[in-house]
Amino acid sequence: MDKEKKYCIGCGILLQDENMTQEGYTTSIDNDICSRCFRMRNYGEYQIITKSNEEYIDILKSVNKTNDLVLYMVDLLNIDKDLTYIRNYINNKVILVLNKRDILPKSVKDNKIIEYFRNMDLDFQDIIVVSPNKNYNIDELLLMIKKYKTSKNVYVVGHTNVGKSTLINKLMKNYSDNKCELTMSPLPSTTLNKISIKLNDDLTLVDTPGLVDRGNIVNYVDASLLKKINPKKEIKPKTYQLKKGQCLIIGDLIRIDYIEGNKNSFTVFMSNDLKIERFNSESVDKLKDMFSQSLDVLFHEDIVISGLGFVKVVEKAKIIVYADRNIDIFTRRSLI
Ligand SMILES: Nc1nc2c(ncn2[C@@H]2O[C@H](COP(=O)(O)OP(=O)(O)OP(=O)(O)O)[C@@H](O)[C@H]2O)c(=O)[nH]1
Ligand SMILES: [Mg+2]
Repeated sequence: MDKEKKYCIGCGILLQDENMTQEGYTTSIDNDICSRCFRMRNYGEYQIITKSNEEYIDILKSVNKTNDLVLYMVDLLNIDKDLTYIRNYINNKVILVLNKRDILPKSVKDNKIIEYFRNMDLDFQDIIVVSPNKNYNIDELLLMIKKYKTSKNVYVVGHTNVGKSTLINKLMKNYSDNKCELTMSPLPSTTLNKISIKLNDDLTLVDTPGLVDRGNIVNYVDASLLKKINPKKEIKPKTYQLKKGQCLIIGDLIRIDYIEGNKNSFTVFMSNDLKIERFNSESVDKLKDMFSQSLDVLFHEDIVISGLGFVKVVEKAKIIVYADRNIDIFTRRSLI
């Protein structure tokens, strides 16, 4: 007789007790979570699994077959390069949920952030700024969900690491007696499968694995550096007045050389734990052996370093950025 199928309540993977080296292994099938989740939760030991993005797209396609409401989550420090991407796959009603509000400076108003996204003319039902870690705007989000939901089911989708599982855990903690312990971690691909969580008789939240962004720096650094990169507290932006011929070196990871332009202001929005140094470009060779790319920054644009944060530049500038060649680096209209 076939064994009954049982899935990990932390990450959604099919549990098995036969092969230690395979996904979903647990010492006994009587357990509710897999060994990987157990180790992440109890020892902070992370085992990285690289998910294929085809699975993410298949999940979006399956969501599209429903008429259900979707929460599309975005990390404010790492806003997806293309927010219209999910519209290639789903026609559902979508609320844009901007997460990790707590790490952007308090002086920036929510309205200004929301305005920025409204100006993009995206096809979303509504936009909200939240922080489950700080329990910020979670009541407001639940009201919004109630307003727009079309059935009992509400899907939570978005890139890996944006905080989907954290949000569902928070909603459950605040509004339900049902137990819910989705695994959360600072590493990519924590959730491995769809997981339905019943908040009450009228609302079931569906957690999903996130899209892996190959251009994100988290894929190329070790765990100790990851701790430094991931801001835990409100970011204190650091402003540098630069003249052409000067450069900034950030966390010994990124070098930005100011090549052409007038006296200019560069404000770094990244983890407070990263060391930032300013030099005359000619006097230092540090990081110059890294992959380089030249960028034309327009008036009031950000230089985005995927996974690390961004640098707001005020005036027009020609710059060269040195970094690992896999990291996605681009410009956009200033967020702040
Ligand atoms: N600063 C801050 N960090 C948050 C917040 N919400 C989630 N995080 C952090 O973001 C990281 C990723 O959280 P998860 O909930 O595992 O993200 P996910 O979207 O479920 O990721 P996948 O399952 O890999 O797709 C964790 O380190 C969380 O602590 C928040 O409100 N503020
Ligand atoms: Mg998750």
